[in-house]
Amino acid sequence: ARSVSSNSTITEKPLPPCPEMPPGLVGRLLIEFSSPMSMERVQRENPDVQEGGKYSPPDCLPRQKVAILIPFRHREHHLKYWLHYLHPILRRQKVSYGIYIINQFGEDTFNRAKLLNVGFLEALHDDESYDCFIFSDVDLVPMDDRNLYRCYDQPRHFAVAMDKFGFRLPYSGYFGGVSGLSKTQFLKINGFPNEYWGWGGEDDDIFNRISLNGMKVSRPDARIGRYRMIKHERDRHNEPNPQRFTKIQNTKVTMKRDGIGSLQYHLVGVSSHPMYTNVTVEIGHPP
Ligand code: BGN
Repeated sequence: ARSVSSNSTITEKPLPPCPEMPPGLVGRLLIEFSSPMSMERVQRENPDVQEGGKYSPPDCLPRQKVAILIPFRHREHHLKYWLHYLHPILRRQKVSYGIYIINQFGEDTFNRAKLLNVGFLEALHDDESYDCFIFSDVDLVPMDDRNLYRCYDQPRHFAVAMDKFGFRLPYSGYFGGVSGLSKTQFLKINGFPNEYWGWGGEDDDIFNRISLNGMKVSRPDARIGRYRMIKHERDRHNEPNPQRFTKIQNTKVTMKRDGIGSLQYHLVGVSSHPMYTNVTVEIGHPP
């Protein structure tokens, strides 16, 4: 915000802090995935988003700086819808944010939680001032902009009422889909497990880490935490992990040695696109 003082010199006026509850929210949203979407349209409709998918409200100073991390492989079609819906929502929510796509290189078994650990470190490498991390699947779009994408006093679970689960929590310890931890909360649990290859269980392990470290999951009301999931075929190279049942029994032991402190990976490339930052990474394969 510029202001012209009496002697005509232009000075930067400090922005006021953003209000706790953003005034421009609209509530329930119509979300659909049938009309075709293009990245050109997303760009055209979001001219205020900066290179790399970065944005800060022009009229107030947010209390947090949020990195949004999306584990990814071969889901370009979903990404267009996600960006189309989320950029305007985050703008209305007055979030200062950057979008990071964490793209697993190669065709080895997918590892969602390890990709998210990589995203945490790479976002901080890009901008050390991030203090809040939101972990979102690429196929989940919130149906209400009152579901605020920020960090809370306790680790947050956002995707509490997904259409595919009949708009209810599938079980009380569910922590999948979209979640958020402050930098401090994330480091307290030694980040996420690196050893869950394939589908399932990694979110339950994260839930266990949170509980075992004396924290409690916070959630929005189910009337507000509603989500649409983009329908898709089961991915290749992400078969259900048969070890997941036994692994989630052992979090208390494994979380000490397996996490952000033991993460190893090879960065293939980081590139800035108009609507997001792409981080391509080699994370290895199951033992
Ligand atoms: C659970 C999965 C979660 C998944 C939810 C919802 C496991 C561990 C063994 C019980 N957990 O059953 O990872 O997010 O379903 O689909 O498979």
